[in-house]
Amino acid sequence: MSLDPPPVNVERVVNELEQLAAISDCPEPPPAVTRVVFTETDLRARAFLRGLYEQAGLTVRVDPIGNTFARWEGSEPVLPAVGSGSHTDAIPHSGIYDGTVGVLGALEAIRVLKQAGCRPRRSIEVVMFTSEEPTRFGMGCTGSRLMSGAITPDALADMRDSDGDTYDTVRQQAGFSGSLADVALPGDYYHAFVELHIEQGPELEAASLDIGVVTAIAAPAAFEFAIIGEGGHAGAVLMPSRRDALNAAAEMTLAIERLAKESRSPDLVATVGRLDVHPGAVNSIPSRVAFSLDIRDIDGQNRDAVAAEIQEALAAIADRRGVQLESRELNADPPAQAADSLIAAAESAVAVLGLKHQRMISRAYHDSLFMARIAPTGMIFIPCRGGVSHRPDEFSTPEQISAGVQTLALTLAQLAE
Ligand code: HGY
Ligand code: MN
Ligand code: MN
Ligand code: MN
Repeated sequence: MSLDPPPVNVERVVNELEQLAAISDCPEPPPAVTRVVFTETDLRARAFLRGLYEQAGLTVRVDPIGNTFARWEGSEPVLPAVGSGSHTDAIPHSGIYDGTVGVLGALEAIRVLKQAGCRPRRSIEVVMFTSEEPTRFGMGCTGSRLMSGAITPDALADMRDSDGDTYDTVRQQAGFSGSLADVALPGDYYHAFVELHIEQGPELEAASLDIGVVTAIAAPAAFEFAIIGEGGHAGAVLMPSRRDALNAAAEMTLAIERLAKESRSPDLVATVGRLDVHPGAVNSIPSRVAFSLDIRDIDGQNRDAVAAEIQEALAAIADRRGVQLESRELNADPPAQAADSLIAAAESAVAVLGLKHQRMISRAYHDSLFMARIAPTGMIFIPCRGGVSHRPDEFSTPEQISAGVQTLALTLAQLAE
């Protein structure tokens, strides 16, 4: 398929990214964004996107958990389709590019292919995954996990949001009904899947490269810990008899940091991102503390080995301090490898466009981590300023976005021809 570099209307893409960014619950104005799954804001964002899909002449399907598929029918619609997309939910106080570049970039790729007169045999679908971020229920990628069969619906049964509402209650209140068993896609639904995303790391910018072609996606695991100590009056309880849950937690988070730093693998990362103190009163000794652990490595075995060391270290700290420790694994996923065919398609697109690229791993996880279980999958990265992400100052230039969309468009054209 010889296709000249398609003329991306990057002003249109940037304008749509900015309109989407304005649909936010963040107390700060854009570029700070908060958009949590199944909130009113999430639903407004979905309606905005649906309008864009329909303007582009795509047919839209929404599954029982809210995964959305906007389809450009190919000349042979019975063939397995090519999918491309990402997520539009945004963690609190984050930026405007994480995930959204992959959804709006896929839409723009289809628009430019249409404009260029491309007529793919295979249908191409823009996919917007529900709940890529773990914000509301603690587990990320629930939409793509269910779609790929990585989890079955019962895995959602004991998930609660901060109000104590179940996943099912919240999704139905948001207007998504039907059986969650119908979310799983058959193995031959997609011929290939490719996701455009900001790198969320510093490598491409530091090397002055335009594109990253992802070869593997790191393996994420998430745990919840609860420490039960003994509360009491901040003035009346003397130090030797205290069983202070917060001080135990403080020692534990430092042990986690130490064990991650001591790991044999430089790719091992561990983060305690959320910590809740009860009762949280100035003059009351913390009786209960809950905290999260996000731990990842490209090497799944090393991740699990360090996670086991952490569990042992925390148990020893709990014993010595006379507090109780409860630990719950939320998920521990294997890494994913990109398909050679996707790497080849993206690299040939880069060559046609005369762009500079490198092969690289993704340290962030993505819905592609799960799509790789049901289709040959790949990812295309664009640089982001300073490698910053999950912060309001996350930024990619229009030129970088345009190069990413052009690369995606040519990759899709090859996969769908
Ligand atoms: O945490 C991640 O890697 C993704 O941004 N949700
Ligand atoms: Mn993210
Ligand atoms: Mn993302
Ligand atoms: Mn709720």
